[in-house]
Amino acid sequence: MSEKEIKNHGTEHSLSLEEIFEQRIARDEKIEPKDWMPEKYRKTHIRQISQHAHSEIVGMLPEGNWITRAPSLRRKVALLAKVQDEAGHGLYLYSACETLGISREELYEQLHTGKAKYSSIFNYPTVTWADMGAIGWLVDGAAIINQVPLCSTSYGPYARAMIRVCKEESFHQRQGYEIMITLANGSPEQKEMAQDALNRWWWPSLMMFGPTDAESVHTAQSMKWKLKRKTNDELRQQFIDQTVPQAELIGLTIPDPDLKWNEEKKGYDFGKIDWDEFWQVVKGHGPCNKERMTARVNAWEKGEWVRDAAMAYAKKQEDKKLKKAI
Ligand code: FAQ
Repeated sequence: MSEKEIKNHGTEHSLSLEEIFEQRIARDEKIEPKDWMPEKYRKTHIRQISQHAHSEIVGMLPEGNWITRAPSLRRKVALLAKVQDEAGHGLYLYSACETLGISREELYEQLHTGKAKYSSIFNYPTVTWADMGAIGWLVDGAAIINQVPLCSTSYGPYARAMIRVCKEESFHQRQGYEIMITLANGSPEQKEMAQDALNRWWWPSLMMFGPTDAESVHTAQSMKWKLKRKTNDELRQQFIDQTVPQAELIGLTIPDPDLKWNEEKKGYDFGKIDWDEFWQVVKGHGPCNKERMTARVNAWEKGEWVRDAAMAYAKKQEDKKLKKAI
């Protein structure tokens, strides 16, 4: 009996690889690196997982900017741990992506040449300490809402990476919200700083979820493959409904005059998102795109000697082992 027939519970007619794959997806089975998968499934996953990895790594930059200026040792330790976690998330995600048959070098090259995208949100500047609060609260809050459904995504290595990432994001979100609580309960200047950060980060955070479902080119196929479990608009709505009461609780105002509870849909109606701004940022014309990319390319080039030294050392150790074995 062929492998195909065995997987088809021993029935006579053999299914095509594509049909077996679709059935596995329908049964909510995880697809693993060595399993057969359609080429488009593989490519779509490389696209999304690598963009996600790049976002984590580029996402270290806006906050890294504040580590030396954190207002207390406690804040510095927490921020440092958070930024280190982001490096870790990037590494799990690059590793998950490599299981699809692409090398780390190719992935970096795609980022450095602008071929691969990373999240629009990291192209905005961090101008005050309150931005550390707003990023943790809003950006990590949005990331959690986007990533919890990804814990049950169909590709095994991505799903497993997401489980750990989500646990850590939860600490990040609380870290940020706690900064906002402290500022909102502080002096009038501190409260104003918190409100100003919310004003600047609110709309870009909503854009993180991607274009509307009507404009999203990948959602329909990604939902069929169970790569995405919820659409961009569903996740955005969930984020708004969760975050508005959190702002109210600490006396901050969401900068949207059209925000209104809609009893019928049991969710908030909200104002128009500036999609022109979103696409400008995605295409590389946001306030910090150039700065972010320069920082990443410099880090890659300046780190070359470290990578070379590590490789030379590993080779030396390997040669020693071989000599001993002979
Ligand atoms: N920015 O058809 P769709 C984090 C692109 S991690 C830039 O809707 P899809 C943790 C999209 O790639 C944040 N580009 O695409 C942290 C596509 O272009 P392509 C990252 C965007 O894939 C916190 C085109 O537009 N999270 O924050 C954006 O179905 C704090 C059409 O869009 C993930 O990557 C955008 N916002 O849905 C770290 C999560 N939105 O590829 C540090 C995983 C869309 O054809 C500090 N990814 N585009 O050239 C996803 O869930 C999805 O990929 C979406 C986009 C929802 C981002």
